[in-house]
Amino acid sequence: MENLQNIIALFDIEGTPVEISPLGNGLINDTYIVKTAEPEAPSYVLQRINHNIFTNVDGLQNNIVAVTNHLRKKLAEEGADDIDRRVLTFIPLKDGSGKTYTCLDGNYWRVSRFIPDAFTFDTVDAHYSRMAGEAFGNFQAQLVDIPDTLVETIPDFHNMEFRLKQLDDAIKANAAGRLAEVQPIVDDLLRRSEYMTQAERLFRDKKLPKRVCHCDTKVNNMMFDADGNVLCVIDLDTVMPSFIFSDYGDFLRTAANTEAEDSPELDKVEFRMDIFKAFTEGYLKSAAGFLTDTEISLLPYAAALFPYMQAVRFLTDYINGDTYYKTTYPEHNLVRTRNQVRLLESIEKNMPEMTRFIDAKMAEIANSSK
Ligand code: GN1
Ligand code: MG
Repeated sequence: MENLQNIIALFDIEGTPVEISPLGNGLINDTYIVKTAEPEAPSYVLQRINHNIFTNVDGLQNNIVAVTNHLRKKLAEEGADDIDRRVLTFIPLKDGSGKTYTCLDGNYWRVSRFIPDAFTFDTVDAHYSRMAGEAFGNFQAQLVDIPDTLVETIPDFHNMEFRLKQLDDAIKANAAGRLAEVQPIVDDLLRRSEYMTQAERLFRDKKLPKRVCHCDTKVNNMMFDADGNVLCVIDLDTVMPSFIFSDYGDFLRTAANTEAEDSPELDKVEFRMDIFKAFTEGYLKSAAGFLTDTEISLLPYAAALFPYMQAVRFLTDYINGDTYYKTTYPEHNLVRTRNQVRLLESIEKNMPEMTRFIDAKMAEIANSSK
């Protein structure tokens, strides 16, 4: 194990590091909290970046610095207080290079300020969903005019055409001999492919923009203060240009499912319209001002797209013999696939009601600004 004290010593932090211990339970990066001796000096978060998944660490860290600098500028312009708790701060190296990461023995490390008195949650009620919606909408709104060009830290991450191509490749190879067993699910998914790839076609026709999105909008990627107010959005590794559907759809995929994504109890899987309504209301409050009519009219599509994309990704991995997602038993990816298909079916039933709800909210917003 690397000497963490030697690594933190390379960064331009305030105070003397005295204690370094593991923090949180992230699945991708390794995270530590660094406490300092002086009471007035902040604590820090030291992270090893998983460069097997994020192969372009330089591009990734440039994205994050551009985004956090822009958010800090916006907060300062608004006259916000407590800015250090409302946006992450990455610490440069002492070597004067200006870089915010270092590579030692093939491992990449970075340091940010620890945000004190802040909390995250794994499940949400309608109230937190509304706040999460507003916070993610706000995050996108503040980044609309970012001058930097960001890289895709995982190329084609949420590109549905690409995910279907991967499924097609898996079907052709049938590497694990599992195709016959899942053929009915393959057919069921493929009959929706035209509808589900519409975002890519609209993008090529210049009718749909890409914007800077978070692309991992699980609720536990948001920090709240002790009073339940949103402080900031964290886990910025996947921040990249994408359709706004990524943030809107992936939150609902995780938060509005009555069951966990790998629950085998398919009869209990349902899409929670109370979470949908609360999240959408919060999101439109902060995002309606910059969204185009096309983006707004496709929000129900976004809600369907993400369980669909996830079903395609899980099924692809099952057919390939479980090479991407961690599994704990042989049918795990198949169970996940069935769960996401069931969620998709529940969403499809609710789409007319979603459209009505969004139309009504937009009418309210238009009236209130008259
Ligand atoms: C992966 O490991 P986690 O939960 O952060 C995946 C997401 C999927 C999710 C499904 C880099 O995210 O895209 O939605 O699993 N992340 C990557 O649970 O592939
Ligand atoms: Mg993550």
